[in-house]
Amino acid sequence: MSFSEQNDRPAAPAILVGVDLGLPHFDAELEELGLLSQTAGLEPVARVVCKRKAPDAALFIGKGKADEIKQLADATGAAEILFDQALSPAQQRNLERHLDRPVNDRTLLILEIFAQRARSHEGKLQVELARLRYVSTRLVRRWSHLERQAGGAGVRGGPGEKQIELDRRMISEAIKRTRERLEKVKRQRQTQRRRRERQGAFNISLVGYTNAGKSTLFNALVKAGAYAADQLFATLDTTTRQLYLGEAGRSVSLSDTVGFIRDLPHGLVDAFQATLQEAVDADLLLHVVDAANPNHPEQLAEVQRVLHEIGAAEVPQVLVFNKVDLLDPSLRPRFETDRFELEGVQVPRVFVSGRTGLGLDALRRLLAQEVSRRSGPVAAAAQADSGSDAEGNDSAA
Ligand SMILES: Nc1nc2c(ncn2[C@@H]2O[C@H](COP(=O)(O)OP(=O)(O)OP(=O)(O)O)[C@@H](O)[C@H]2O)c(=O)[nH]1
Ligand SMILES: [Mg+2]
Repeated sequence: MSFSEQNDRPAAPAILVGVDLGLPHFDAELEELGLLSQTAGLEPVARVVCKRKAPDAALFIGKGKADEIKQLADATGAAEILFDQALSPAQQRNLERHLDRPVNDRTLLILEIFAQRARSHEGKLQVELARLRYVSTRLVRRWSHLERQAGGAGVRGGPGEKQIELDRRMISEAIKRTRERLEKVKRQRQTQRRRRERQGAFNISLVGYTNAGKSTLFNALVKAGAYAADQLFATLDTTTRQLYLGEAGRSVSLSDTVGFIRDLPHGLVDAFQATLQEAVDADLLLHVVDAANPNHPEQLAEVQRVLHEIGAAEVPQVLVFNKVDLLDPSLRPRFETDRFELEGVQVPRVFVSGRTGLGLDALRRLLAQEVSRRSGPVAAAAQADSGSDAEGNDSAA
């Protein structure tokens, strides 16, 4: 799999491996890993699940299991093996030798998807920083991309371990350079935000698990053309548009942004600080939940966890249970809105379908109420003349 040319080639066959270590989040169907691998341009051809008390230090799985996977890989022509659990650098290396093909884990897969998806200058810098950090913890076997243009190539190949010291220095220099460039972008973003604040804008941010339907909802609310797709991490860059709320007699700024996922690589959370800051600084969060996904309670909890981690746990929320059109009619809610207890706080909840438009009027009414309740008359007056000035951050240079 390559970072940049994935669309030009047929999907490479891959085997998915999940190791049940008795942890609560174990996904026996490897469904999310399958979606991640498809998003990254791979085609899952087989799934292997096994149980262990603890990971094997050298191979993560037992040798017998590894032999079994090797046979399966040879039989199916799999080009790559993907683990749902995080591998240590040594385990990854040993497995690659044993299985005779690239072995990757969920973290790297997420990094690769982010690298493929990043479009804006800021997004690319953030991904590059996260990837450099990942590479710097991995004994630097794969670093040749550093010589090429930032944001371009994969982390495969490389001239060997003699160069480790040199590699280390190159990586830490590259990290430093990337961070400086990101700082500059951050300052520009702050200036934009301060301008919105001066205009008395009320800022609403869409947050939620990846694929929950944030961009679809964003488009339905503001009639914009944000990219929505049945892929994980379709959106990486923040887009902001004005949304007029008739009931409140004013407009607000609505931002669509990156989705969250279980075990989001830590380096990514760090690197995406500037993008995630949008949520921290919001006056209100629209927390979008895919109500049709059987795992939505875990996904909601994961989003809450990330919100705590980035310091956005105190921002008031409205819960939007989306995709109700997919629910069995007998399971559809009988009310448009109710209250939901979230970490001991009663928050308003609304049931919608971003696709069919069901419940969107109720959502607009609810937003108008929240905005009127949470913003003073001064802000509302200052807002009156800001009209429909649209602001996209897609091309921050
Ligand atoms: N049936 C149905 N599908 C929906 C609804 N809302 C979104 N979808 C679909 O769900 C998929 C994901 O939608 P997006 O809007 O891209 O989701 P997102 O939360 O922005 O995802 P990321 O940007 O990847 O984090 C797309 O295939 C949408 O068409 C809905 O209300 N009903
Ligand atoms: Mg999106």
